[in-house]
Amino acid sequence: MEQPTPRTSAVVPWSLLLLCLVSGALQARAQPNGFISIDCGGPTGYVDDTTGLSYTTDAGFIDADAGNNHNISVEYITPSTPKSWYSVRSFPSETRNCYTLSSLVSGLQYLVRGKFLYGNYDDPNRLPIFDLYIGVNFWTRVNILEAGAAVYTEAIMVVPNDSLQVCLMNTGSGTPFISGLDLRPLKNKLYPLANETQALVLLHRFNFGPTDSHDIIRYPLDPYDRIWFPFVDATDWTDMSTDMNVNADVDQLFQPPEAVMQTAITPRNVSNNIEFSLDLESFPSDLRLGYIYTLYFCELEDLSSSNAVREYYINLDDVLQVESSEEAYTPTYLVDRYFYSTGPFQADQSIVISLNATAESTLPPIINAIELFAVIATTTLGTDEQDVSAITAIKEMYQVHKNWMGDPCVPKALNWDGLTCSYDVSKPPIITNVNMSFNGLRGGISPNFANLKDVQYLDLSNNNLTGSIPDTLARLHSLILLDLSNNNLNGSIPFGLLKKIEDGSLSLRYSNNPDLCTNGNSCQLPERGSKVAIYIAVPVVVIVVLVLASVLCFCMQRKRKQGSINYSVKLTNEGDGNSSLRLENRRFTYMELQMITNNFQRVLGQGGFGYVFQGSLEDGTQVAVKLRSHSSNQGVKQFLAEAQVLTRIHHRNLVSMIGYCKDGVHMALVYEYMPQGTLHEHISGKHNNGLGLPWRQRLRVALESAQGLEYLHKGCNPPIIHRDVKTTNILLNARLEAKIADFGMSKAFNYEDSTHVSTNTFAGTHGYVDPEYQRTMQPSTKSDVYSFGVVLLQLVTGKPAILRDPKPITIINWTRQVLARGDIESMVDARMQGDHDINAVWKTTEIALMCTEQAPQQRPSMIDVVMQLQECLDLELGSGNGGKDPNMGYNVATYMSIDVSQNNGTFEIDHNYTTGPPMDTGPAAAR
Ligand SMILES: *[C@@H]1O[C@H](CO)[C@@H](O)[C@H](O)[C@H]1NC(C)=O
Ligand SMILES: *[C@@H]1O[C@H](CO)[C@@H](O)[C@H](O)[C@H]1NC(C)=O
Ligand SMILES: *[C@@H]1O[C@H](CO)[C@@H](O)[C@H](O)[C@H]1NC(C)=O
Ligand SMILES: *[C@@H]1O[C@H](CO)[C@@H](O)[C@H](O)[C@H]1NC(C)=O
Ligand SMILES: *[C@@H]1O[C@H](CO)[C@@H](O)[C@H](O)[C@H]1NC(C)=O
Ligand SMILES: CC(=O)N[C@H]1CO[C@H](CO)[C@@H](O)[C@@H]1O
Repeated sequence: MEQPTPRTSAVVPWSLLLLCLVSGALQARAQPNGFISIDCGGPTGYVDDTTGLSYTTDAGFIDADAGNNHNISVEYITPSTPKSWYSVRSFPSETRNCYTLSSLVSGLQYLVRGKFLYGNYDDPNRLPIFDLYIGVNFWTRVNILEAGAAVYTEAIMVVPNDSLQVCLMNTGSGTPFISGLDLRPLKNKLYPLANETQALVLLHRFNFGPTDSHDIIRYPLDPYDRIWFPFVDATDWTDMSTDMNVNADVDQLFQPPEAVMQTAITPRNVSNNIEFSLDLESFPSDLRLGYIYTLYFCELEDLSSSNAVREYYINLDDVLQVESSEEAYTPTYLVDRYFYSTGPFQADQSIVISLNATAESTLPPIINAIELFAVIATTTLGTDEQDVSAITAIKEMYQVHKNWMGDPCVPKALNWDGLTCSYDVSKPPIITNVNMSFNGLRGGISPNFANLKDVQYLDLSNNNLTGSIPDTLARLHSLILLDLSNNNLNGSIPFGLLKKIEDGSLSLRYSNNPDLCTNGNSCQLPERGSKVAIYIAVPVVVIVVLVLASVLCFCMQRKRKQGSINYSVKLTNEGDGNSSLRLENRRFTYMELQMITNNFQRVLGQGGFGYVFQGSLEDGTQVAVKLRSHSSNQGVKQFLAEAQVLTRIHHRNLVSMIGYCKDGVHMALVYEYMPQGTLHEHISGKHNNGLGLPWRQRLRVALESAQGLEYLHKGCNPPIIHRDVKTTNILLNARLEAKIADFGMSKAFNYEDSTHVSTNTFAGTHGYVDPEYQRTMQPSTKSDVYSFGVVLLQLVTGKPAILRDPKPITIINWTRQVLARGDIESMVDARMQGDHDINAVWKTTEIALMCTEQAPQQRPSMIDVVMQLQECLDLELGSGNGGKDPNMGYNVATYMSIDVSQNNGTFEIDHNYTTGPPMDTGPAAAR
């Protein structure tokens, strides 16, 4: 093998700015599928003479009030300047301004092209530098070096979603502007290195060999409308061309247009090689993953009948690229071939590509075209997609005029005004706070707020919102604060939200909504006299009493006498037939119950009324079905009483009712299922390997059940007396939270009204009954306090209400005897294994003994009991190392006192919310 003779190379200078002046005409033709061609800042759409492509204005792609439209200065317009360069949209305000291209095919490769011709549109002739982003990922920096330069930027990427945003970012170096924006779908995998995690940013794309420097090749010669800029330099290069067809494989990568492959260059001096020095400056290199190239070759001379050989090495920065068996490369006659980097390579300021003829080669190298790309990462995650579509719909509905453009949460520094997001490295950011107060919002509350699934604080106060509050807002599981104050909302507060307020998870502010039905502002129904009024009035009542016939008749009679109904939040809601009620208090048929319970297969418990069965609703919700046995005559009254109570009261420490059944003779109540069973089972050691509950858990159960009772006594007006407080009526859910159950014996404590619940029925369970009540037959809230004292003693001692020691003795007397011996520890349930703070145990016992005082007036109220139990729990938690348990929300008091009296047929609900910390600590609330 001979040594290659030294040869000088022709060096091609590359300019980063790609100047283009287009001439020539093409006929208008049908718009290819999926092309979007936007003329930014222009007044009307039109068909472009050169390409035949239809250009549209940018109106539908960007907020109408984003930026200003300008025409470039006339001195930059020549007869051959395409119309799409005449105008720009500039963005003097807001750091980020974005175009949204929608209706894309997710997962497909696209070419996105931005066009920029400054043309001194704003007169001071100050050339700006700004950044472009694709969605939340950096695309490139636009550096305008000449007022008359037409700058193209282009990226090839796989679009992850059905829409794509292109954002202009002000970097403090002049006002961003844009002349045009093109989007072209590519055949999938046309560029194998553009995928979901990386995109290709075009640095150079040249077609070698055309003789005319205006001879740009693009659509329709290139069906993908890539722009192949002509490289023309007759001093050093010989242009080669052919009219023959160049064969291309339709399934191949890149698919260069035939017209590009029909021309090539070769050094004018046949002993020279080809060398390109590709400049990489003026691009923030730290953002690149590297570079890739594609070289296109096709032999245009028929060498088959001669001895001529064209054979060359392909070098990248002096590193041989062809690693095949032959190392050297010979282009194929009239067949297009390409050569590309299969992975990104690194480079600093320039890339040198050289094509060196081998020693055997009798002809110099040729090249037909080249593309050079920088590879960028597209791995920055945008905001959660569902949140984006919800907040975007909200933005559109209210025509928000803020910086609401681009991604709502990313980058952090540019998140939308009024939004707060939560960021997690591995997951898309989510929107947690929305503050749209004082935004002049008009119209209804957008249903899309209910799709902001992770929102915790939603502040819509001080706007001009009208209409009713959507009950779908109750879907928002994380919602802590909803501020709707100072609007013009009407209707009532949806049931679902009321429930959240009652269970303490939500603070609602709604003051200064003159037409909203609340307690301070009851809504008057139309005056009586018209039948309509009655029709409206009746359902209100009907549902309240659960369509249980006997009560219904009673109410309807009263109702007709009443001219107007003074009703409020809860009643309105239950009566207006809205769907939340149907869900909350559903009416079941007997057949449905059979299905739900799998034909009453699993018995959970039994009472005087009949059995309780386990069931499962269609959506999988577990329920307990309390079916009244036909034989039990007594049961009807209890059923009615319980149903009535349960429809009126809601508290997180009271078992809630999901629905009921009144189907012929069948009556049933359907409750939430409490998988951990009764407190009795836990105390008697049926769970947890016979160990029962640990002390802390017992204290929590005590506090929670006390809160349930407190609510019955103080939250309801008149107070409701449970009359059968005992460990089997305290149920535990999966999180071991306690809820009071079984309101069959309970009674609204109202001396005047004795029409439908007899005061003369004695109720209660041996061992728990207040001796005073037993004597007078007159129950009071203090009777419940007494029974609760017994429960407390059971929690401490783990003993039944009546012990055999060996003679029967009440737990109260037994405790007093043990304490008289001064032996507290021997009284404590041994199954707690000493894991308790003795002070907390002692204090709890003290409370229990006060509760079980003989004289009712010496017993504390449930309010006192709750307060003192809270102190016990603090003591206990304080004795450990943790201080306050963050999971405990007991200092958040939420009351809703409801007037359930039916005097004069007037339903009055008298509620006042007293809410604790969430109200005041919410960040959105702080202004
Ligand atoms: C061609 O290149 C060779 C080597 O660089 C040089 O010696 C020769 O003079 C060149 N020929 C012409 C005609 O320029
Ligand atoms: C730009 O020029 C066109 C036509 O000459 C005109 O219709 C349009 O209003 C101008 N736009 C601006 C922003 O001045
Ligand atoms: C994209 O290509 C790069 C290699 O260039 C690879 O590392 C990456 O995993 C690819 N991403 C996907 C989503 O295939
Ligand atoms: C290719 O040519 C250049 C200069 O023309 C030279 O520096 C380089 O070493 C050559 N490479 C090979 C592999 O011959
Ligand atoms: C709300 O709208 C009404 C009627 O359009 C208007 O009179 C009132 O000033 C508006 N209030 C606010 C706070 O914008
Ligand atoms: C840029 C963008 O919005 N990307 C989103 C596309 O959709 C996926 C989920 O399908 C999101 O995780 C991305 O953030």
